[in-house]
Amino acid sequence: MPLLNELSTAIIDGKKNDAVRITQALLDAKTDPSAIVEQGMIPGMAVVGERFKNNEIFVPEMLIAARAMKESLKLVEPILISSGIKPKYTSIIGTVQGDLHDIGKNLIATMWKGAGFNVVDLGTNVSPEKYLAAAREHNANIIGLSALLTTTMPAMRTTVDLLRKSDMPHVKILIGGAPITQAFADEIGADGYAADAGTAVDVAKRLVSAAA
Ligand code: B1M
Repeated sequence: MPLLNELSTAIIDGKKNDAVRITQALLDAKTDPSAIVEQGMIPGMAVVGERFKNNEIFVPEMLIAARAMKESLKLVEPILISSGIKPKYTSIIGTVQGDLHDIGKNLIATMWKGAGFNVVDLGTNVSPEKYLAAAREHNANIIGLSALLTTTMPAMRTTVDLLRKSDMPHVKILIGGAPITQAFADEIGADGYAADAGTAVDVAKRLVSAAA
């Protein structure tokens, strides 16, 4: 669909106003909001990542692209969430200690809300102790850890270790993020791994309903 390609291009170029305008046009044309995210926004950010890796662009350009995506996402979020289901399960989500990337994490939070979860979002750079305190405070069913940097993957292990040794060893833990794999999830003892936001909904539902 040409408009989805135009949305990718606007995000790649960091043209926030264009990205927001095109997103609105797609919504007005009744495009499936998940397709807007998965076929318009995410491919754009993938190109941005490739260009950064190849030293074709630098952090400021990456930030400008991220802002274009975030502002566009704000238009789609209410529609993704509007399921009207009363939350049955409580989830905690955050990006692990040392990591400031939050676009993917925000997307999972939105999708979880859309799937009827109560979502407590701890933000970025979340210490293991903060996850545990939130899990206790909200009596969480599931905790989601996001990491985008290989250097912050060890913080996932530390968080899983702390939770398992705590008074909440049975809380379900789902991990994800660009460098994360199923093998890493198995290695650190997480209950689940998801490669993308859609899968994160399916896996979270499976984990909490199996524990109920
Ligand atoms: Co940074 N960055 N960044 N960055 N950045 C990456 C991750 C990188 C891969 C770019 C590259 O080199 N190609 C690279 C990491 C390399 C590595 O570790 N191997 C990198 C780097 C190096 C850095 C800095 C160190 C750069 C520097 O300062 N020299 C720095 C680190 C800062 C820090 O965190 N301490 C940095 C900074 C930034 C910005 C601030 C400029 C900005 C972030 C803005 C923000 O988030 N508010 C930024 C961005 C935008 C990116 C890229 C380009 C895009 C990330 C993104 O938002 N993608 C990224 C390259 C890339 O990934 N292609 C890159 C879109 C988002 C929807 O996808 O987050 O992958 P993603 O989420 C997906 C899945 O991963 C999954 O589902 C989501 C939806 O499908 N998922 C989960 C994510 N979390 C999940 C949790 C789950 C389940 C699934 O369960 C709970």
